[in-house]
This record gives sequence, C-alpha cells and structure tokens, in this order.
Amino acid sequence: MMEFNYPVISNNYITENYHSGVYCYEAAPTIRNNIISGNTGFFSGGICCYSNSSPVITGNTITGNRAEDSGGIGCDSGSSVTVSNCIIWGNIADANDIQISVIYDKYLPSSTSLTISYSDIEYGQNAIYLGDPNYCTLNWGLGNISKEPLFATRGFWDESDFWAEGNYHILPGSPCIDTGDPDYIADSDDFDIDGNVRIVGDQMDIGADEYIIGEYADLNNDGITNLGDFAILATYWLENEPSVDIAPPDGDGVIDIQDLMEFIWHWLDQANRDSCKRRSKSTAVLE
Ligand SMILES: [Ca+2]
Ligand SMILES: [Ca+2]
Ligand SMILES: [Ca+2]
Repeated sequence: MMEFNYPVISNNYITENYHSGVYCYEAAPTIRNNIISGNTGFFSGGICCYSNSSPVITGNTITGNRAEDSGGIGCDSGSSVTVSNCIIWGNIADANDIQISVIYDKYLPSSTSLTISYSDIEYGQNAIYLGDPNYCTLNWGLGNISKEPLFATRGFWDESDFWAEGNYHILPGSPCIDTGDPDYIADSDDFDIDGNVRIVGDQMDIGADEYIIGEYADLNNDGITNLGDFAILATYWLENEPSVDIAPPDGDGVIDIQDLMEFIWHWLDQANRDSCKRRSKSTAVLE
C-alpha cells in the first residue's frame, strides 16, 4: 500500500500475491517494465487502483492474474489511471473475460477514468467493463491492438490451482514488436525486464520485454540459448540473413563457421548468464 506518494515501481517480477500484484490507495506511482503475473485479488488481480489514485502504468506485461471482477487492472473510486505500452493478456475474472474494470463508489461518487493507448489487450475493448457512464470514463487512445502476443511460453493455473510461471519474452513475429508509443521517450533509467535498454529497433515494444535478436546468440529472443536457436542458424547456413548474422560483431553477410562458433560459445556460457539473471530479478526501485 502506498499513500500520498509518487514511487517508481520498475523492473520487478510481481507474482503470486494474494491481494493484487500492486495495490494503490491514494497513490500516484509510476509502474513500469514489470512482469505482473499469477496474482489474485478480490476486485482486481494484477493492479488495483483505489481512492483517487492516479498511477502511470507503462511497459508492463500483465498476465494470468485472477479476481472476482477484473483479472488485469481495476480502477475504482475517483482514480484516474493511465496505461500505455502494456500487454494485458490471459487475465481471468471469475465470471467472464474482463481484463480491466472501471467503476465508481456510490458512497464517494467522484469520477473514475481510464486512459489506455498502445497496449495489447485480450478481447480488446470488449474486455473492459465500464460502470455508470455518469461517473466512469474510458479514453480509448491510439495504437491499441488485440493480437496474440506470442510469449515464449504462457503461464497457467494448474488443476490444483497453483500458478505455473511462463516465459514472457516475445518471439519473432510478435505483434508487440515496435508497436509501442512512437512518441515514447525513454530516460536513462529505462530498461526492459532483462536490463536491456529501451528502445531497441525502430520503436518501443509493447510489454516488459524489448525484442532483441542475436544477443547471446539468442536468435528467437526467448531468453535462452539452446537448440531452438541452433535450428534457426542451421536454416540460414551459408545464406545472408542479417537477423542471424552474429559474427563478426557487425556481421559479414554470411552465416558460417564464425556464427556457429559464436553460438556454441554462448550456448556453453548459458549457465553463467542464468545465475546473473536470477540475481537481477528482485531489483525493486522505490523513489
Ligand atoms: Ca523495439
Ligand atoms: Ca533462444
Ligand atoms: Ca557471419
């Protein structure tokens, strides 16, 4: 709970909490570049915004959260919520597919609003519940899409109701690549969930992962260097494919033994890198 405060909550894995992943009460945090997954709550599973809160929510992947009313984000009682560049996908409300709710408190009837742009929302506008239009406003901005984000693997609730975490790196062909806000300006503290800079490529990506091809010889951007990447390299053997041309550093127009050696080196180095990533997982920044 954060009261009368402007913290920055960034680059966290926020998962398996019981009273929403993030709960805002009279708060105006910036919530960015987090993965918010597998949380449960009453009103909303992922992020709950109560009592005149005005969070700015950008660059997050919000998935697999569950609640009675709204799986992903809940906006209530005078809150003014801004969402951009977020994947809001596969969240579960008890009775329906509602990803986001915008409601008001009849005892404190101040207006609640949601402004959302450049986000990938499962079922699109149909998955946003809007309460009494006298008090509840949806500002549906530019750039929203509703397309399968192509996670490396999706998380899921198993038959015993345990959350099995997914891998939310976005794969080649993801509609979230370079479709974030074209006017987004990254600051010097702006990193994706892997610690890579924003922005890579032509434009901000939607969600917590900025798609990077070839780093650590990870040719499909799933965060792992393995035989799946080798298969891609083999597919383009002795051909010219810039996205696979990882050696020498600026590429040389052909996929050959140099690229294979680079791949093998990173493949063997995988264990080192995994331990580094685990150490960086719990970096919470509160300002
Ligand atoms: Ca990009
Ligand atoms: Ca890979
Ligand atoms: Ca090469």
